[in-house]
Amino acid sequence: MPAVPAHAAKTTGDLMVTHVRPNAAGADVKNGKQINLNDEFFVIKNVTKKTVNVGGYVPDITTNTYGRALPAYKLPAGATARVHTGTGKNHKDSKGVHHIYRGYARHVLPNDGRSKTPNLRLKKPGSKDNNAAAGTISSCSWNVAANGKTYTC
Ligand SMILES: [Ca+2]
Ligand SMILES: [Ca+2]
Repeated sequence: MPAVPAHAAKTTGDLMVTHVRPNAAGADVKNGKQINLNDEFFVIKNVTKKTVNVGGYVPDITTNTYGRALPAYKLPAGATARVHTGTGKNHKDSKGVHHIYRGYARHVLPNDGRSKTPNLRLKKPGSKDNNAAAGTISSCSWNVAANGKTYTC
C-alpha cells in the first residue's frame, strides 16, 4: 500500500477537491486591473466509475459570498479538472486534464487562508453559498499561499 498523506483529500460524494492554487503567479493586479485570473484555480476529481456532470455543484469559498454554481460539464470517470477563476472555453487539454472556467473578473480564492478552516467547500447541487457546512461533500484548507504554488488539499 502506498503511504497516505496525513491530510489526504476526501469526499462523501462523486467529486473531490484534491488541489488548490489560491495565489496566481505574479501580481494579481496591474494598473488597477485584476490579471492572470486563470492561474487561480482548484482541482476536482471524479471519483466514480461513471461520467459526472459537474453543473450545479457549489464551490463555497468560506470568506465570501461570490459563489456561483459550476457550469455544466461532463467529467469522465476518474478524470481531473482544473476549475479556473476567469473566463475561457471549457476543454480537455493534450495531457488529458480538463479545464472549467467560472467567468469571474476578479480573484476569488483568498491568498491568505489563515482566517478560516476550511477555506473552500464543494457542495452538492442546490446547496447555498452561505459559508456553512450543509451540503458539503469535500473541502480544502490552506494557509499563506505562495505565488503560483499548487497545494494538496
Ligand atoms: Ca487568490
Ligand atoms: Ca461563500
